[in-house]
Amino acid sequence: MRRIRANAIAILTVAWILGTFYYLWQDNKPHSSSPSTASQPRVGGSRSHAGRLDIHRDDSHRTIPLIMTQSPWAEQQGQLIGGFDEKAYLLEKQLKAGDDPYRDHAFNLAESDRLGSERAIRDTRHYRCASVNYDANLPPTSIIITFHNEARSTLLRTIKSVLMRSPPSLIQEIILIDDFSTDPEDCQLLSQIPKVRCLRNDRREGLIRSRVRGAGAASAAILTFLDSHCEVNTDWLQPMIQRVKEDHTRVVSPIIDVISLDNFAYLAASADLRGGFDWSLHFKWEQIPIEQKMSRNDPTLPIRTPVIAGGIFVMDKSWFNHLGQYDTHMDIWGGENFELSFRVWMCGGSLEILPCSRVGHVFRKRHPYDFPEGNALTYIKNTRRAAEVWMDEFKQYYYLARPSAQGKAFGSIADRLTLRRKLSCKSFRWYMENVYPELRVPEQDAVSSVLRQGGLCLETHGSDSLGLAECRSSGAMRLQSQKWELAEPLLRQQDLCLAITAFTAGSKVKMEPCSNKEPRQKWKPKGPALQHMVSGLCLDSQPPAGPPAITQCRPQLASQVWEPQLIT
Ligand code: LR7
Ligand code: MN
Repeated sequence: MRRIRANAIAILTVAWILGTFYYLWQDNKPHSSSPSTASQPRVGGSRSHAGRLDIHRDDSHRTIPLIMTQSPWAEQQGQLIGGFDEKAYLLEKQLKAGDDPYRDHAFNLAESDRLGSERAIRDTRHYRCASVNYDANLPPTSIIITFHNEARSTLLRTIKSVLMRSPPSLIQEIILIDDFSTDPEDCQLLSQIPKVRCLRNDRREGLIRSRVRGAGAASAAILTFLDSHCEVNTDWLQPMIQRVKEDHTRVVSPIIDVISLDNFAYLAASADLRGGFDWSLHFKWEQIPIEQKMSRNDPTLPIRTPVIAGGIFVMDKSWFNHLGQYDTHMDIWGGENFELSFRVWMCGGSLEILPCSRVGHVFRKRHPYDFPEGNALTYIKNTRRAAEVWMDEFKQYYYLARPSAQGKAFGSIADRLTLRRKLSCKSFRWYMENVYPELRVPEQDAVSSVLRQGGLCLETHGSDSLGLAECRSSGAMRLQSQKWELAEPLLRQQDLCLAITAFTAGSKVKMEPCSNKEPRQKWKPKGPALQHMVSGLCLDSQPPAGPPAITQCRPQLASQVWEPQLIT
């Protein structure tokens, strides 16, 4: 009996050892050729315009333990950097004793410097990714990295990780765009590394125009964008190029792992997340919808995503150009990821996250650089442009969620609207219904709001007369007669709705029982004004004393400005 047990233990032990060897061998073996993609746990962060970030991490998934990434190309390292004197490059910018290591970059520079330019990181993919095959003849890509005053050690590690962990034949070039950093040598010296090119802006442009410049200089047919503080992981590139090669309208991104801003530990992100946002156009990682999750029996398959985080993605160059690159009137940082995401979906493409591709990124809690126009104003300008061009009538929810955006300058959007027309893009309603039905529309539970004009609010007197009166501010004190439900196209108070009395300019407005089909009750926002949809006329308070009426739309008139202010 005891013998049998001892034998069983011995057999199990041998099987376990063999299994482990097989597992490790699987991971180390170079892969070549064929298709789809992968899924795997992933990291996420969401940030506000101030750059705050909440990170969701998931280490519980099955990944390959112990093994650190060593690619088959890593041995050629010497050749990879050519005559570039790495030591001298890094030494020249050493942190001085007593300096705050977080000051210049909002991450621990001492720790980044200490790590050196090549380090092994854990292969964080799902173990099944290691056996996915990709085409042997994938096309090469131009890597585009824009930066403004990036730390030398993080920038160099980004570049070297690309050279070490990508099949050399897939890297056509690495284009650095130095967005007017203080020291031009940060970039210039790096161009001694084979394949690395350096373009310097002669003034600060921001990441959006810088990327457009990089894309313009790229010689490969596929573009790969990276932030300047990344580390790419094992076989990160093949899954993305494969998907884009199969269908050039796909825009794909990896799972973005977290590199700790304190100790630079490389942490696996959850593989069950996709990009989402709220109505203030605040990016967030969110769980993929439960039905999709249940039907995912292959963790290596792509995840459809309503938006991408923005910094790390692969896109066909002619598709990038065809779709209008980026909105180059956006400044410095922020909002371009929404604009690109809406545009890609609405104009015939798709966005996906490929779980078998993993790239680490140093997520920060603040911006380490200045915004010439201020952080908040820049974010508002950029997101306003995205909302005004792409969100149709749904932009009202953006303004509701971000009332401070009203009236802020955002420049002309004429050429972006022309682009949208020229490309015959679908409506934002289509996007909501087909791409992001999980984004709840406030009108479904009717947003309660006051309609403010200066210090006055639109209110009802009895059932059929309306006027302006001083706004009642606090919740309990709020007059029911000033509380409107914005349930587009209706403007309701309980069962009554705002209606015009006739379709001609100068006609008064009144309250009457609501009916979705009644054309006299249909309104929509027109900038800060409220437009009656059928007559095309706008609600006007007609100062000084006249009762509200509809007049020719002139949203610049103070008497036509109705600022919604959410009541919670
Ligand atoms: O004026 C500037 N010029 C630049 O060249 C400002 C920034 N930059 C560079 C900068 O050096 C960096 O390489 O642009 C890149 C992005 O700037 P970050 O790292 O400060 O941005 P982020 O990582 O905080 O922000 C995310 O959202 C941005 C919105 O505009 C961009 O799309 C970033 O690329 C994007 N980063 C990612 O998606 C990585 C994953 C993070 C998340 C979520
Ligand atoms: Mn970044």
